[in-house]
Parts: sequence; C-alpha cells; structure tokens
Amino acid sequence: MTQYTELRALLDSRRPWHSLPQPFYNDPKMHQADLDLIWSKSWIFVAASAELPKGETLQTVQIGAASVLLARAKDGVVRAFHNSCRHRGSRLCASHKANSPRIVCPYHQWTYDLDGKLLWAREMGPDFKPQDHGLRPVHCREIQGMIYVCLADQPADTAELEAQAARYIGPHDPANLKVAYQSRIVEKANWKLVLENNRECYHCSGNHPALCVTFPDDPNLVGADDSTTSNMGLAHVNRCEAAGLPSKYKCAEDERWRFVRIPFVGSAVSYTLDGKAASRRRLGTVPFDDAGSCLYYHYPNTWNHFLSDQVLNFRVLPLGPEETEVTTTWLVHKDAVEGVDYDLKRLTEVWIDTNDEDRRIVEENQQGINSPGYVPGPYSPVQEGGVNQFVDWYCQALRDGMDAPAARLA
Ligand code: 3BY
Ligand code: FES
Ligand code: FE
Repeated sequence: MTQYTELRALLDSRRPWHSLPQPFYNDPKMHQADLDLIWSKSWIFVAASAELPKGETLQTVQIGAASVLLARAKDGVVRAFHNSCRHRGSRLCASHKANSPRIVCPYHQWTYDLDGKLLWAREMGPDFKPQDHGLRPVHCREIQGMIYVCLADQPADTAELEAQAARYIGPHDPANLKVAYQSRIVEKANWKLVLENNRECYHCSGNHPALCVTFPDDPNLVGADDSTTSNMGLAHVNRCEAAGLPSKYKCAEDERWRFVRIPFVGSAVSYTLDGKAASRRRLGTVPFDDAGSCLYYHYPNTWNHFLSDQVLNFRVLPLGPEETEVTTTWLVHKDAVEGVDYDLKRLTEVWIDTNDEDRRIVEENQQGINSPGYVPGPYSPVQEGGVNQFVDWYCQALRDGMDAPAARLA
C-alpha cells in the first residue's frame, strides 16, 4: 500500500509536457509497479506468426517473472501457456526457440501435447487424472501476422484492433511472409526510454544518417498528430486511399495503438541506402512500390513498419529497471529467395545501424537521468507530441491499474 502512495504522489508531481521524475526510470519499486500494473495487464506482442510454423514449433518469452511458452499445434492454432510444469513446477523449456512435437518436462518427463494436454506421467497412482493437469493457458491472439499474449485474467477487448489491423496490415498479406533476419540487442536503459525515443524524430537528423536517407524527418508525420497536418503526408494519404490502401491516421480510443501510412523521402521506396527496393517481391495487394511505410505501434511493447517489400517488427521487453531487450524481425514475401530477390545485408543494414544508434542514445539518456543533477525537462511542442502522448498513456495506465479491483503489489 505504501508503494501505491509513493507512486500516486510521484504521478501527481508530474509536470505536463515534461519528462518523468527520476524514480520512474531507475527505481526497482517503480519498475515492479510497471510489471504489475502494465506488463501483467496489457496485450504484449511476442512473435511474428512466421516465427511459429505449424506443427513442431515452440518459443518462450519472459515478461517480468512470467515465462510464457508459445506453441502452434498441428491444428494451426497458436496457444500460450505458463512455462511451468503441472507436476512440481519446473520450467518446461529453457531456450528461446525449440522445435519439438511434444513438450517434455526435463525433471520427471511429464509429457504434454502442443495444445497443452498432459499426455503422459509415470507412476502417479490409480486416482490421478491427467485431464486435470494440462498446462495453464495464457490469453493469446494472432492478429494479422503478429502474436500477442496477455497475463491478465480479463484482457482488454481486441475487436477494434483486429478490425483496423485487417484494413491496414491485411494488404501486406502477413500470412505469406517469412523471417529473413532477426536481431536481438540489450539496451542498458529503462524500457520507457526506448519507447520515448521511438516516439519522436527530434533526434533523427543528429543521430541517424542512414535512416534519414529515406525516413522523413518531419514531426507532423511521426508524432502523435494526424500525418495530414503535413502537405506531403496529406498527398500520400489521399493517393494511397484512392488506390484502396487504408492510410489515414487511426488511433485507439484509449490511445494504446495507432496506424498511419507515411511517405518516404523523394522517390525512395524502402529502408535502403539508395532508397530502392530491398526485395523484388512486392507484398500482397499493395498497389505500388512507393506506398511508404505504414507505422503501427501498440503500447507498451511494439512498433512496426509495413512497406511494399518488407515488414519490420520491433519487440521491446523489460529485463530490469535499467535493462531492455529489443528484438527486430525483418520479414519478406515467403517466396522471395535470398541472393536472388533480396540481399540480406542490403535489407538489414539501415535498421541494424539505426538500432545501434538508438541504443547508444537511450543508454546515454539513462546515464544522465541517473545523475543527482537530473530534473525533468520540457518537451518540444513541435517535435515531441508523440513522447508526451506515450507518457500520458503510461501515467493513465498506471492509474487504471491501481484502480482496478484486482490490483495488488508485492
Ligand atoms: O526512433 C527511431 O529511430 C524511429 C525511426 C522512425 C520513427 N522513429 C523516430
Ligand atoms: Fe515436471 Fe516433475 S516437475 S515432471
Ligand atoms: Fe531513433
């Protein structure tokens, strides 16, 4: 209860349009509050659908203390389970990825089907009922090529997200993508600094030489505001929508997700150093190469780019108060052949550099915030509307989490 009191006081002390007070970025108690009130209650993006082909594929993901096992059984359905054996609780799968037709506990070999049913347990006596000891499910949804889980008892409704994702992502045909490359980096910074940094391009011209070749450094395109406040954004939205490609800025009522399609610089069509396509196979029903990038974020843990020739998923997971994992997945058409239709270096180099530049920025941000000299500073009204929108969402999500009947802190 004292933790709530402290948290409420800190939230009340927040100056609007300013960065957060220091404890939000480095205090272990506040980090635990983030885990309990946000990460344990929100839909969390965990994997691209293409990472889990049918039949024999498992993946694990760590969300705070919760280890979650993902499996796509032969029926094609992706399910999520607590990665804890129903015997004496051993972790079932220790690796990030595995390929197995069954889930076998390493301790006493209780064996589960990929749909969670307990198939086999040795010498448990005549009264033992295997059907009472299936894996405990975690809410799981597969929406337009992206898999999400939610640890809450009653997850937020996804109907509107599903409807809008079908409109904006559907044309990129997410069912026919394959993973071309995946990178995993650890950033020594609080997860919110990673998200805040993503929500503005104030830092782009000074830090992202490769990205800026193609990505427009225009706050009206990447901030919280409707992209049509920029003439270039308006022209792009009108042209795409006239061709049947949903593109107009669309934000959730509770502000936890948004879609918008923005143009690239000049005649660029993809995130490459020359602006030309990275893959020769155009995706789905995207009507032209220069469709720009459909930007989709879902708080607290993902932002994405949907292009005419590739899809980029970014997954953010907190590892500790000052440590965050960022996994980037590059997807191309499933029939695109490496070395023929795309060159892996060309496809990945801009965002490998950009991610590393962002890692350095947010690590320096963390170091400066840790100093006793840090005081919250003002956001640019021109450039940092998106950061303010994220921080507003975060503060409101904490308040909602504290007010929810089941809320509790250790
Ligand atoms: O933080 C970044 O690097 C990204 C690039 C695109 C939007 N955002 C500003
Ligand atoms: Fe899993 Fe014993 S803990 S079989
Ligand atoms: Fe950046």
